[in-house]
Amino acid sequence: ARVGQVVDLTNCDKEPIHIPGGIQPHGVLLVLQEPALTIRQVSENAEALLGVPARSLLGMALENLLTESQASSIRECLLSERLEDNNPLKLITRGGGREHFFNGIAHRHQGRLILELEPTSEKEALPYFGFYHQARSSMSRLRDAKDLSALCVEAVREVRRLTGFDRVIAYRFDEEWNGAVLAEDRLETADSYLGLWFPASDIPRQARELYTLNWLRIIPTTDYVPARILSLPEDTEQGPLDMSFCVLRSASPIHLEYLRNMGAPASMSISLIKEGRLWGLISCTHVSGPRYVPYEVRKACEFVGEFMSSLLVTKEGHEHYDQRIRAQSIQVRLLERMTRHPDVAVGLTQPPPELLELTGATGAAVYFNGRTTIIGQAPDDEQLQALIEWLAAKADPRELFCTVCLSNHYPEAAAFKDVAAGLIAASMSRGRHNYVLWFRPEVVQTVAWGGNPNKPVDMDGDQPRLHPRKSFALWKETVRGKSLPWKDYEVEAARELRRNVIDVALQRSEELLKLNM
Ligand code: BLA
Repeated sequence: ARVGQVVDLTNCDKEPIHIPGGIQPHGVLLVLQEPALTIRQVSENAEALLGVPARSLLGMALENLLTESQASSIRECLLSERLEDNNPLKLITRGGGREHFFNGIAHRHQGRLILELEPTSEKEALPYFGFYHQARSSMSRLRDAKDLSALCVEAVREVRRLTGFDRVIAYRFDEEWNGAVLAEDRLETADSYLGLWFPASDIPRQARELYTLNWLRIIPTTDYVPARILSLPEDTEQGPLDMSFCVLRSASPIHLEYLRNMGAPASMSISLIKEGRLWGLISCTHVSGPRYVPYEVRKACEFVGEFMSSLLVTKEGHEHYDQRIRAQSIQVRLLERMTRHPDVAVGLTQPPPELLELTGATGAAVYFNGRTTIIGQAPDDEQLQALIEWLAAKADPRELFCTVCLSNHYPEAAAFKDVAAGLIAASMSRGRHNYVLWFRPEVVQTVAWGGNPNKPVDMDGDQPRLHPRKSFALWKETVRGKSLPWKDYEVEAARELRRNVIDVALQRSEELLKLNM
């Protein structure tokens, strides 16, 4: 299928994905009117799965489809206040001269009762106790994970074990909704995405909003023709059916194109939500063909997602524990060297790597008493001199000056963004301009991009086709001139170093004073 006329790469966050007008055809969707349970709307693929033409179902009571033994119990479930507690309804329908077995998944939304039918065979259902034991063991493994990365590793293993998807990743959004792959469990022959970054545009705003409302979505095959929804005339007037909570909702054609181009004929994802905000996704892709996951197994996956979500606050608290401990030991060594060495700048920079490691910088400059010592990647002497003069004039010497986009404050910095788009500047004294500066390059230089950078944009005739490479071009625009963010503990380490340098200098001047008395 060709990408739609209206939606393109620049406006895809406008696509109304909650009202696609059709479903994925591996199931049937019915909209029922209470209390008679009259069929008001039905997906056009009904005949293939129910053996009854869709048109003839409109206006009919659901009961007429069911076996007699079932009709009243199903009726009771569907009319109950908390109908979702009864999902999945084990439905047997009659049509075309035989019986059909379904999982019925019912919910109410905007005053409509929606019943979705997914074909089953009895063997698919996990026995209740099987599910219970599995859930217990998943829970304890997730709960015992020592930190965030261990939690992610356990979660992707668990979801892969449950579903058999070829590749399962844990994906976390940053402040600007770019995403990084933190953990992965995959078939050896599937491409690895571990450690890669993907731009915010890959999962646009309205999709993220929808994924904050429901836990799971599945595309068993990207190769399908959506089944449109047929309605009785009055229902047509009410506007398109809102499918925000439908499991069969047809996926965005632009996303289907994306999946096809990344070589993934099936996909499923589970929301990870921390304090009401979409924190990330467990994203599953299948490379070896279509993949359907039965209702009960999806529920178990939702459970993993919900339980993991509830653990994020505590596990994330431990996340930088090791780095913090390491920063402290570097701090101690730097302090010791400064105290021993008559020249503070030498103490800080020899040997060089520790000052960089302290804040995770790629370059630093130590400017003391008119002399500059440079380590790693830094602007040239002239650029540094001008930057220091600008800092001395503009920045409050009692505070750190900290930015991921120096050129926003100091336009001349655009010239050296490939070494110093991000800056932490710590003034080491009030009167004279003594500084320690830490640098980070523009993010485009440092981030490992998902997708093969050497593979050109795919062309379909003269039409460029949606491909991870293509969205990279969009993404580059949004991060131009910016470095990766400075983490709290990195900024704190710079602040502590500043205190230590000032203390050492103070001690020295006191000692000098004593000598002169
Ligand atoms: C949805 N994009 C998604 C989803 C994922 C991704 C996981 C959720 C739907 C699903 O479960 O399949 C992205 N999938 C990824 C990424 C990896 C992966 C990053 O496996 C990495 C390993 N997508 C684009 C561009 C647009 C776009 C440029 O790349 C728009 C111009 C749109 N993505 C898009 C839309 C959806 C989406 C509209 C919502 C699909 C839906 O729920 O209908």
